[in-house]
Amino acid sequence: MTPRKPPAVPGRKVRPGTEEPRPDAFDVERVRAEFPVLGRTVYGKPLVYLDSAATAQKPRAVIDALARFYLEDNANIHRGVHYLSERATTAYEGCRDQVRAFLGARETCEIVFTHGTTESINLVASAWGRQNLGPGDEVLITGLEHHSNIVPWQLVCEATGATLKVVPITDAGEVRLKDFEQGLTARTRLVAVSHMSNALGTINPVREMTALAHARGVPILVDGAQAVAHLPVDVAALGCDFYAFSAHKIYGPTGIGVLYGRRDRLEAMSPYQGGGDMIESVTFARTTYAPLPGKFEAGTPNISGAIGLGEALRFVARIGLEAIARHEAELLEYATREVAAIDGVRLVGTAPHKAGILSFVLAGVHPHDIGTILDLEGVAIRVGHHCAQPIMDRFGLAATARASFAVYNTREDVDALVRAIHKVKEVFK
Ligand code: 7TS
Repeated sequence: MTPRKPPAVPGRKVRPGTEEPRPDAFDVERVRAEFPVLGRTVYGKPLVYLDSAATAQKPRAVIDALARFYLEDNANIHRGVHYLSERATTAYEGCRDQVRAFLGARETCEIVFTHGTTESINLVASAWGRQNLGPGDEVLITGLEHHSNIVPWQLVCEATGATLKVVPITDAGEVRLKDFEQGLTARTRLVAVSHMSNALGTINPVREMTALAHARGVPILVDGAQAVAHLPVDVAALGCDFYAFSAHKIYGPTGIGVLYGRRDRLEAMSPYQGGGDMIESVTFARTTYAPLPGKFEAGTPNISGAIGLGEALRFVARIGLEAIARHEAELLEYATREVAAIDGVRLVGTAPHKAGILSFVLAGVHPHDIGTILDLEGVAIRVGHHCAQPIMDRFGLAATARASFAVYNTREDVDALVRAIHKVKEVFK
């Protein structure tokens, strides 16, 4: 593909003969032109990147923002009185407010920067869990979780004597609300659920789950690692107590993520880590902590990462999550039809409400062999258990092949995937 000249408003088509953008139009080629890596080849073949659930590619605006920070403004934040430190602090805190707006949170102090979803969940498991869990208490998760939303709860349950309970999933890979409701008992102290499954693509009814949990006075954490890049999220409308995501899955850099926490919840929690920047005053006798969100951000944070995340959110806002969701839904529908039609393919995860992810197995071929042959065709997918081994166990599989879609993918990418799967079949005939 030859990248075209960047348009005035990337992602929007202009009607022939007018300068009026059509807000409903979405031009994937113009979006692709913003992602330098998509222009490269692998093994002499054009790259077909279908692994965005692992990490999304980055638009030039994000890459440039990172470089600009280090080229022009690099300094530590919150502690210097000098020009660069003030610029870096303003930029970092500005990104926090962008995240607040992106998530629909009420207050900027409810946004805590972390290393990513994994750290966000560990923060809550550790800081909230140690304070609030004891023997006989239950933490409720679902059978659809990534290891990041399982292991931190196992650790805190082990430390406190609480029990981890799991809501089962159906053959389609869904959590039924009535099963979820049954999982809530008088002993449930916290619910932790994924908004969207990374292994199957299923979208959980988190708003209804929140209402059910809250009706029993139980707080809920939502793992939004996959969801944020694919559907509009509004934490105030969801009503959840905590929401976690990673920048790198929404076109931002690695090493930075977010924990949204309702102010009263965060205020009641003790710090997760101690160190610089999270204190108000320190003596050897006693330390008092900084107000939110500083209390949870010990040490020098990922300053450039926050700035990159801010730029990524601007990129997403420019196109609009509704338009992104529409484009990806069409693509998923096409891919589902085309891949399911291949003799020997079985789709894993067939919930009616899903996004961006197509997991499958091919009769007689190990997923790792699928991945290797696809790779030689330039098609990048993920194979394995996807850090969700209990889901694989549920379906009696060790692994699946997983194609995942993002704003820059096309029907041609799907066609390349299908051609490459046929190649696998030829090799294993
Ligand atoms: N939760 C879900 C639902 C995820 O998909 C992931 C990462 C995480 C938590 C952890 O996010 P991190 O940024 O802290 O690592 N999922 C994947 C994946 O599907 N392939 O690679 C990483």
